[in-house]
Amino acid sequence: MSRGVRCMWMRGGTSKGGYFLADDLPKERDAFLMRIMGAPDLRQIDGMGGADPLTSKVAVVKRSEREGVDVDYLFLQVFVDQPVVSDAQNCGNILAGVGPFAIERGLVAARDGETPVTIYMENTGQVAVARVTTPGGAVSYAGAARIDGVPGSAAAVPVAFRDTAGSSCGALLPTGNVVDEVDGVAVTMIDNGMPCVVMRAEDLGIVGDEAPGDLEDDAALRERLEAIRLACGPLMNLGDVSGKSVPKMTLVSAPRAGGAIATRTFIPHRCHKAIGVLGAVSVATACLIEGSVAFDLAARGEGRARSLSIEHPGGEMTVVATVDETGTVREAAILRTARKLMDGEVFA
Ligand code: NQM
Repeated sequence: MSRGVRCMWMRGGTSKGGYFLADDLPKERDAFLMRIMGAPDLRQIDGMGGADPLTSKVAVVKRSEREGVDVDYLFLQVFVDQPVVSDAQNCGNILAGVGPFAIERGLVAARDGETPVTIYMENTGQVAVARVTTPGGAVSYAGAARIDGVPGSAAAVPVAFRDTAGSSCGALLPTGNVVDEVDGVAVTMIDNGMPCVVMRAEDLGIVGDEAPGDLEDDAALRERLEAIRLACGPLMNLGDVSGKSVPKMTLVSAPRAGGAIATRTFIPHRCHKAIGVLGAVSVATACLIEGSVAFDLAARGEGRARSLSIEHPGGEMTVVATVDETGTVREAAILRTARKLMDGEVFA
């Protein structure tokens, strides 16, 4: 029998995956992760993955040696249907479990009440601060916070991001333009923590409130989006993106439920049941940039702290964006929850 490797399985926001201490992972890391997830296989029947990119995710965590930082977090996407383990993107949902995990593993000392955990995100070289509920100095997952896409309630994990512009593309607007035309479609290529191609839903011949499954069933739409994505990759300084999970493809339309904007996001081949955290931050930022494809559709609010409710297929995600005097987004905060599901050993 193979030897077990210590890991914790957690829900982080609307995603789910395995959380490992860096030192616990074997040298043949990628082969090991594919094996435990049961990838590549559309059903992931021989592993822990849930046959969806959102449940085939990994966090690798270690104590940080950086000044003012508690832990370093590397996100890995284990592709469901290809033998690929990619560090080419970050994940703000899985990030929500990193603080509780770090405290549970003794990397961060818990305070009585709430413990801030400062996390260096290795994928993009940026920092986030997550606040973990720790009554009596122990992590509590129970609470009254609700996030769309997850049933029930749990302890709140507010997460704040600073200076995420150009995380993977080198600049907020990697082409230097607010709008470009790619394959005959007006697009805003933007990266405020997640590289995203934002397009008007109507320009792709959809309404923008369709169910994710219906959009995935639309082969012509998927082909069109992939052609645009492959063309945008090099323009966004991401190179050849044929084997990468970025950029994300977000179709926007006017809000339906009193929010700022309605979204449907391909990540990049499956349609998200909600929206990614940093994806939502990037789309919210696009809403605030005059001339972007989202600007005229969006309800943007006023003042320095803008609360933008990003509508998605499972409800909404509120991004609180702090803008400076020039209207540039300097900080973004979102509310997530997380839950420990299993702590033990996983076998390859
Ligand atoms: O954008 C899905 C998710 C994500 C990523 C994806 C995420 C983010 O929902 O920060 O959270 O876009 O691949 O977990």
